[in-house]
Amino acid sequence: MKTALITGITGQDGHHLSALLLSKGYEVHGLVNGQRNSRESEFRSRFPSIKLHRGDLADFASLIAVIQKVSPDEVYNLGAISFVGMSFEQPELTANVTGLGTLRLLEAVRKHDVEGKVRFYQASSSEMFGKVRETPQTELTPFHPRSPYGVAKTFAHYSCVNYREAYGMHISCGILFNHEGEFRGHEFVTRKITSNIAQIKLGMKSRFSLGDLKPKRDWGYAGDYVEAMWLMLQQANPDDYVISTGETHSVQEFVTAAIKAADLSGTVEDYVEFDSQFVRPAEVDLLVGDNSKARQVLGWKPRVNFEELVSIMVNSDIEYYGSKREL
Ligand code: F7E
Repeated sequence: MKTALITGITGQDGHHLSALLLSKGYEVHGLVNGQRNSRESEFRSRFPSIKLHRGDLADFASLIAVIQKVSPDEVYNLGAISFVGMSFEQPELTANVTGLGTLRLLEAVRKHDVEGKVRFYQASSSEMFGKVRETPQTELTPFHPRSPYGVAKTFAHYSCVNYREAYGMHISCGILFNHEGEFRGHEFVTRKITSNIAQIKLGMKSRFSLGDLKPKRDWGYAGDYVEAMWLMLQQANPDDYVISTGETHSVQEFVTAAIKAADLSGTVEDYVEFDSQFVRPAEVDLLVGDNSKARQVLGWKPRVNFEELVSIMVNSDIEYYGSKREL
């Protein structure tokens, strides 16, 4: 039986990846930063067999301790300050957790894994492309991050490449484009839209606020994307892969699709008002990924398309808010 350690296990991808690894017979362990983690009790009741360990990417001693205790075959580094908007307000914290945290974890694995057997997955991000140099973006597109989050992820990404080249470690980076679903946090635009549209459908509210509706994103389903993470660690050789759908849609198009999925009448203007507090100091205007390498080498492809993704999220939120309304 293989043993996996997941940082950021209580987040969206942690939920999907935990379910996938358990279905494959793994013993799964997770790192949680204790006191501040509001999602821990929900996670524990959903996955009672998973062992959670106290620790923090900002605390090197706790990383050494958990790696020694668990002695994992595979490490999935999903932990991060992952909300781009917040990274502008707390850039140093973001650099420490998202950037340096990855370096600490790499170093903890390197110190422990003298035989070089551990396989390491790094959650790299399409935010590293930022002000894009070419479209669509590939593994070879230069990075130009536009947020403290993007800068921190770029540092983490190159730290992984450096440890792979310098020490021959089995480290793969998934350059994941936006991926969403029923476990997505409410601070991200897709969940904000689907939860508000669900409440409008149920007559609980009539309007909500968003920032810039023009940015375009390549939105896929998180359940599909965690399969790519696992596939990367099953390859003989480590490498970097773009994981995306190859389709791009604006925030405005996402709202339109959500209105349709909820079977509401009217247009975006009928439900959405503009609020400048959600506009970022620097924006990423357009992301769309070329996933050819992942298709060819990993045999991976996305299963859920844009309309299906929006439907999954809207229906899940209608069910959630419907049951809350009945209480
Ligand atoms: O914003 C615009 C916002 O916060 C998407 C993270 O998972 O994907 C995610 O980063 C777009 C941006 O995601 C609102 O300005 C308009 O252009 O959902 P988001 P993100 O910034 O693309 C990458 C790949 C990651 O790695 C990140 O960890 O939507 N937008 N109005 C808004 N965004 C939010 N959150 N709220 C608004 O009201």
